[in-house]
Parts: sequence; structure tokens; C-alpha cells
Amino acid sequence: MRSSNGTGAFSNGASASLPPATILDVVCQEVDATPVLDVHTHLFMPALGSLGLSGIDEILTYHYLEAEFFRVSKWHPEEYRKLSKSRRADEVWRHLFVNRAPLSEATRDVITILKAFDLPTNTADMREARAFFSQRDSTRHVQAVFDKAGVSEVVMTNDPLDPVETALWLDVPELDSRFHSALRLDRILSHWQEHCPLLRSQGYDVEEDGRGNTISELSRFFDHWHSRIRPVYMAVSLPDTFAYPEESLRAHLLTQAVLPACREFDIPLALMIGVRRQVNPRLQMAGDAVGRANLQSLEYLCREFPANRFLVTVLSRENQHELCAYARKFSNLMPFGCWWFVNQPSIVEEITRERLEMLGTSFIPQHSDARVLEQLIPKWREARRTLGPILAHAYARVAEEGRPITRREISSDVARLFRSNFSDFCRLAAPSATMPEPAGVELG
Ligand code: RAT
Ligand code: ZN
Repeated sequence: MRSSNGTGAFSNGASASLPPATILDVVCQEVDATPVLDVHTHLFMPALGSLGLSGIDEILTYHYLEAEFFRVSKWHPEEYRKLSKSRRADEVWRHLFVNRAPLSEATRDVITILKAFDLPTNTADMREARAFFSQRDSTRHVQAVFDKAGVSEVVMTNDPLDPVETALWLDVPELDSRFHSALRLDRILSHWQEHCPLLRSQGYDVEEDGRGNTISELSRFFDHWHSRIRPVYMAVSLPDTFAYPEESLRAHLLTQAVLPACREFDIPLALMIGVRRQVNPRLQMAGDAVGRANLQSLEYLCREFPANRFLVTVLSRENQHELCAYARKFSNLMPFGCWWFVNQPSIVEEITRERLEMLGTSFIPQHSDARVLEQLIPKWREARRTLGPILAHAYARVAEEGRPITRREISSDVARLFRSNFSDFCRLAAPSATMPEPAGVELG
């Protein structure tokens, strides 16, 4: 695999027109060779220690799999949670991988991970996998996974009101250039009143009703966290009922504190719209669902706050087309990723085609949402597998109409989709992306 810096600086005919029959191969080569900047994950840099999840027990107890497990097992969630993590992982393995073929997307991802590390995929138990992951050197393992996944950088999700995470940040000696941070605002924008006491205990003079010094104190809180973790964007997930403008605490905090802070720090706000949290609380993390949102709120935000930039992903399949239409109207809106319940190949294909047809390459096709380190491997394998043919089809159509296509163009477009649409939108300093070692080499 060769290096690419996304500038199209290739010799050997990079600017020659490609024969139509070669376009698919060239696109797939470029898609494979271009390192990804993964714009939304729940991974943590090694310096944040215990927050970073990795290994077979975490992989098998991922909440996407647990949702499927509860459908086919007789376990009650409350009883299941009394088991140790390894026992839970064993139960998930037995029900979803031994008693039946792993056909769903989430189960197939596990097979991809096992295969990537040459571990048995058709085994009665997890002993070998457990032994394998437990003897990995954790620092080398992080880089090995990035290399196998073809990922050079990821964006974390950092919650400044999570007591465990905030305590760990106190000991972070320096930022890790592979892990960008993102300041997550869910607790502030959706659970403000519950978190006021915590903010007050940290010396912020805030009030439950948002009055008094709340706005200036919240701005001071943002200043503090901005200088500590240097987020590349602020982010919030929002329900399908999200409305803006409206008479609400959320709208007040958004207008008076969050949007001004994003302008001051010159970073986008990521809006992740359409989640119906805890429709089945017994399932805990696996208990969230999806609903169609009214995107007129987004229209209002993009129009009335032209000095703000919005990274947006929507959870409902039905909202995807509107999102593209709004992106055509507002250059301060950047659609990103196929989030959670729409991250299934059949739907990703539909969304990616729609975006390409409506926006050219001015969108961010995918993010991994990885929660467990090794999930980067299947998520990006699948993303590349889906994107390659769709992109190739689009180039072939143009070539058929008489406009020649070159490798250089393809290379620049893939770099835009995988990296620079995001880094430019966030105004990140130019990344020094080189493709990691090819998959399959000895990684130690
Ligand atoms: O994909 C997930 O793991 C979800 O549970 C959510 O975390 C979602 O991605 C989010 O960021 O809110
Ligand atoms: Zn997420």
C-alpha cells in the first residue's frame, strides 16, 4: 500500500484519463489507501486510562449486541447484569454466535474482528480470544488497531460533567495527536437541572432556571474546558421532538451560551438529531430508539446563525433527504455519517448515493461510533466496501457522458470525503496523514 497525502501528488499517470473499465479498481485502491479521520467515536486516548474499552468481553457486551441477545435469550436484563462481564460475554456468544449464524450487522462485525486477529470464528467459547487480547501490550495494540482499520485519527466524545472522565483529565500530561476531543453537551442541554449542583460544587454560580449569572458562568465553564481539552467541535444528541426556537431552558442555553461559545472558539456545533432515549429503560444503553424529527429547527439555526457552523447527522431514515436539501441551501451545514440505526449497508448505500447525487463530495460519508477500540476495524471495512462501488458508479456515469476522469481527481475526492471535508469545516491545522501499515503484517 502506498502513501497518499490527499493532495493528489502521484506520479505515473495520475493525471491521465482512466479507461472506464479501470475506474472501479482505481476507486477501490484509493478508498483503501486513504487514511480515515473518524469524526465521531466513543473511544478514549490511552492517557484517559480505564475509559478506553478494548477486548473480547467489551466487544461481545456492546449494547448493539445486547439488544439482539435479549430478543433470543430467556435472560431478564436485571439478572443478566448481575453476571460478571465475561459471563455476560459468554452468554451473548452462545446465543448469537453458536446457537445461530451471526447474520446481523452487529454480529458480523465481531466475526470481522476475530478474523482480523486470526482468532477462531466458529468456536464454542471465548478462551482463546480472551487469552489473546489479555496478553496484548495496550499501547502497541491501539496503534495496531488503527493500522488494521486504516484510521489515522479519531474524535472522542468527552463529557465535561462525567465525574469519572473529568477526574482522569486532571492527570493527562499532553494531548494525543491521534485522538481529537469533542465537548459533549447532552447533560447541559438535556439534563441541566440535575447537573446544577455538580456545577455549583465546582464553583460555578449557576441556577436551575437558567437565570442570574447562569449564562456568564456557563461561558466560563466552557472557557475552562476549551482550554483544557481543545475540542474540535461541541456536540449534542437531540430527541426527535427537538424544536428551535422555543420557550425552553434548552433553547435559552443554546442561544445564549453554546452558540456564542462555538463562535468564540471558532468550532462547529454537532447536532445529532432523532434519538428517543430510553423507550425501554430495562435495557439501559440498549434501550434507546429513533423518531423522525422536524428539521425546520435546523433550517432556522442555519439561517439565523450564519456565523455558526453545524455538523449534522440524523437518526431517522426519513429525515435523510431533507438533510441533503438543507445542506444545498446552507454552506454552514455539513452532513456527517450514517448514525446508529441507519448504519446498515442497505441504508448506508441509499443515503450515500443520495448525498453524492445532491451534494457532490461536499459531505462526510461515515463515522464509526466505535465504543470498543477493535470496532474500528469492521466499521471502516464496511464503510470502504460500501463507498467504493457507489463512488465508482458516479465516476463511470460522468465518464460515459464524455468527461474524462483521472486518478488524481479520485484521490482528492476520497481525501475530501475521508478527511478534509471535516478538517476544513473544523479549521483544523493540516493533518500529516500517512497511510498506516497494511493489514495483515505482524503487529506484535
Ligand atoms: O451508537 C451508540 O453507541 C449510541 O448509543 C449513542 O452513543 C450515540 O452514538 C450517541 O453518540 O449518542
Ligand atoms: Zn455516538
